[in-house]
Amino acid sequence: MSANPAISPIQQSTAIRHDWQLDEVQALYALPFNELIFKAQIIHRENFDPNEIQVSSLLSIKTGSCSEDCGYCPQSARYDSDLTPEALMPIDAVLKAAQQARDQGASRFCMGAAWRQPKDRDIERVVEMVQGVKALGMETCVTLGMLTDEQTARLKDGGLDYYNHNLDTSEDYYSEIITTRTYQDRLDTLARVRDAGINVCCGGIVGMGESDIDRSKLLIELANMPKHPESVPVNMLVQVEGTPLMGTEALDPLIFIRTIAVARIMMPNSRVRLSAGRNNMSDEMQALCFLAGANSIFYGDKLLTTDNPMTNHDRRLFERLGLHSGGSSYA
Ligand code: SAM
Ligand code: DTB
Ligand code: SF4
Repeated sequence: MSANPAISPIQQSTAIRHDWQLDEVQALYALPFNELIFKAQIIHRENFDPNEIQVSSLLSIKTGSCSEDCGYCPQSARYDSDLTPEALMPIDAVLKAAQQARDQGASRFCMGAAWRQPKDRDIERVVEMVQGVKALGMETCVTLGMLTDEQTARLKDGGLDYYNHNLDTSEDYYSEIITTRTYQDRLDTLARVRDAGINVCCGGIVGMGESDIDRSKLLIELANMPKHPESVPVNMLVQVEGTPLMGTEALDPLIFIRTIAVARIMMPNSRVRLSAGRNNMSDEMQALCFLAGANSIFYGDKLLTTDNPMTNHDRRLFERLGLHSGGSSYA
């Protein structure tokens, strides 16, 4: 069984790599489940406390009426998703939500805006929010769409810790999901964020009808970046009524868990976040995701616009699994 070099324990203590090839990643996915999880768990333990989970809370600071056509997203103005649009929130309401998230145990506060790209005046208001949240003792993350060099520099100067911008899927499958901006646009924004010295939060969504190869290629895009993203959110599609992806055939949960394990192996030092979709996962499935190397979650009753498990339920789950919160992705 261990004759296959892809599963040799000796190869498990590998250095950080940026040259992953499709056949190797496909070989990881194809391993017997127990072998894959074992390999991921060894790498996880070499790099992290296996019982520690980083906890982030999300807030939608500007909701809906988005010009983009992302096929999964209830916030696009093009789809009838029964969402009430809301303008950019006032700073005091944002800080109140952040304080509540902190008091419930979140260490990072992620603010999301339904924009294709922010205007310069929006950036000034977001910087105020970032500074207010930092003053509460939390790490900050924002996701605002595409950025210019100047906007990126302003966010860095303003003290932002992380910028979230997802690749979502493989370059090949991307045009099936989004037509209003290109994969290269996303890579350009990510390069700006990296070059400005802001930590990168970048991952994708699975369960959108993509192929095995698309999932492998997404992970290759992430792992072959010049530096691995510090946070890698792996989202399971949340199917929302009115969006084009509503009704997509559900992904086999074991393939989702394998995706977490392969991400852990390819990006040993990154926080792999078990992200959207937890509300439709059993506690046992989430436990397997943590065993496969996920060590971050979104915590709080809401993601951006859809439901997340209740905080009491998550607290109980942590207790049952002996998990504790803590840690930063750039320790
Ligand atoms: N508008 C900005 C943008 O798209 O870059 C920032 C906010 S956008 C909602 C942030 C990310 O949320 C998307 O890139 C996507 O990966 C994720 N997302 C949105 N809707 C989702 C859904 N229904 N299921 C899973 N993930 C979703
Ligand atoms: C990420 O990868 N997932 C989060 C966060 N980054 C911004 C967003 C999930 C959104 C799920 C659908 C919603 O609640 O609107
Ligand atoms: Fe707009 Fe972002 Fe939703 Fe796409 S994912 S429709 S850019 S809010």
